[in-house]
Amino acid sequence: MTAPSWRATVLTLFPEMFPGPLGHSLAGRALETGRWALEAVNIRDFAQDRHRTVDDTPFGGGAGMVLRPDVVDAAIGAVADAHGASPRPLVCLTPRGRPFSQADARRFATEGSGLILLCGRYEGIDQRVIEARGAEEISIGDYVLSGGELAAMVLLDAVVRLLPGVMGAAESATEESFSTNLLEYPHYTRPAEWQGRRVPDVLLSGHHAAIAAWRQAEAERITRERRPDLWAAHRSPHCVAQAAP
Ligand code: 6GU
Repeated sequence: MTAPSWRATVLTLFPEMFPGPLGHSLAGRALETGRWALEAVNIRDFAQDRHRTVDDTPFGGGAGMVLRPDVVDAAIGAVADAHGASPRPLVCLTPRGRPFSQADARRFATEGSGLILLCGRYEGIDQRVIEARGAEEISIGDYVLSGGELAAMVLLDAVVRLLPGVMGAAESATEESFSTNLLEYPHYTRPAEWQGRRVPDVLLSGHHAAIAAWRQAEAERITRERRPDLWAAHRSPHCVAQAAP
């Protein structure tokens, strides 16, 4: 087996959290079959003193601790690819970042040879090292996690399933959903009646055009009700992919 062509390196104070959920299911199977590689590196290994200090109090005062730029820079330097290799983008997971999207997932899956992910803890990371290393700051949503590790796992799951050979045909269909800015229509399987609830008749009709039209209408209704923001994007001229799922 050849070396994986897509590699993720996670810089974290909690390397034992990895692979965690990424060792299971689709991403875990892809790890085992060498479609990608994952390495977790302990930022503390790059502390410069005998107490292995990684953080300090914020200039200007305030609560919490901030990761030191020299320690974080040394960790990044140690994992950055050798000169000549195609450099991997550096992503810093932080609630202050730009919101992560399916378009980002597709870009990370197709454009580079992997990612270096920097997980913040405490109140944050000294801004100078983020600037100096040109890190892209990304958030996974409008809520606060206690660290970037779970966010890194979420991001990696979304990217890895898009790598060549990872998804089967069954999973591929669902990706359309966020590319067309429509939520998925509802799904049903046997039994046709369960606890007095019947599956919509059209799905039992065998009439493929009617089924496609019903699914499209349901996708639109659910998107309008739950996500007016996505609905607006779907209807805007920028949304080119409006074909039925
Ligand atoms: Cl990337 N990190 C943390 N700590 N909290 C978050 C987040 C990231 N995205 C949303 N909340």
